[in-house]
Amino acid sequence: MHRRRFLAATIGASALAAHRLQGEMFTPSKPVVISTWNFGVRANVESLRVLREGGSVLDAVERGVMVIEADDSNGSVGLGGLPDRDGNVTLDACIMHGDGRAGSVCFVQGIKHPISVARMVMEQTPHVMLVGKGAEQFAREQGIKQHDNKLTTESWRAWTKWLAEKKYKPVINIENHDTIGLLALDQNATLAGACTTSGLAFKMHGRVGDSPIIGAGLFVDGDVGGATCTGLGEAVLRTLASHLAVERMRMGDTPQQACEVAIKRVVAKNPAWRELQVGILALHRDGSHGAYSIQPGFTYALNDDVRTAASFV
Ligand code: SD4
Repeated sequence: MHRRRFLAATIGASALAAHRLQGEMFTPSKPVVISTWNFGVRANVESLRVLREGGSVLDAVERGVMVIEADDSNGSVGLGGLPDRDGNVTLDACIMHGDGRAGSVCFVQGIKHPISVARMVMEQTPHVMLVGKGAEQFAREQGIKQHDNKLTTESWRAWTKWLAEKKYKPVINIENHDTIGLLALDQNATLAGACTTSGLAFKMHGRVGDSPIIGAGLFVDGDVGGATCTGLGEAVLRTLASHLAVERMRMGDTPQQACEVAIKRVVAKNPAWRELQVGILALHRDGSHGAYSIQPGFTYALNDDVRTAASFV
């Protein structure tokens, strides 16, 4: 028994040593920030600025996605997002550090920066997720202003048009994805990620997608890397695609291979895959990245550069 325990400890120690060695070899000299869609460039530039000025990797991911949350013209992130069927904008967000800490809020209304509340959940409560009224109460207790949940003119127009037709299609138009998922790696190879969205337009009241779910919309493990998804949340929830991609990297896949495995799993588990879009990004702790989607047209921002991901179709 003792001998077995001794052997296990020895194997564990040498695996750890090898891992550390690998980590040291891979320490990137420059920060890397990657995020979903073209507008990710604006978020990345802010994240890089925060890192350059000595901010933490958590500050970097939070401040980066806040740029997009604050943009009222964005129809799928922040208070400018399109509402649910009943005309309410409901927001989901999560944040995760490579050391395993995570925070999330779901189904919150009237909060300009749900990502900041998610971070407060992570740092100031014993919990990982707060939902709805409880999350809003917590935010107010932290001094966050809760706004009236009023629609922007654009969102109101889109909602009234939708009401006239009342066609509920739980399928996201592949040209119209806006959730921001962002992964950052700092100079010391410390990783973090953030993801924030108003979710699927004209969803049922109370619906929560993948974006605030740790392992679905976002997963980060500092020993390996991080991944984040955008697209139809239901398809991602069925496969926990971000967690899958990180675990594949742990097994030795490159980030690109990991993204392809994750998207192929989404395709395999969602018979209607031809009608929906899911895109995924992965960032390895060595600074390399991968990107893949079901349908063509998924763009992402790598630092200040816009790229188009390879796709399954
Ligand atoms: C959701 N995944 O709520 C989000 C929506 C999205 O690009 O990513 N849109 O299902």
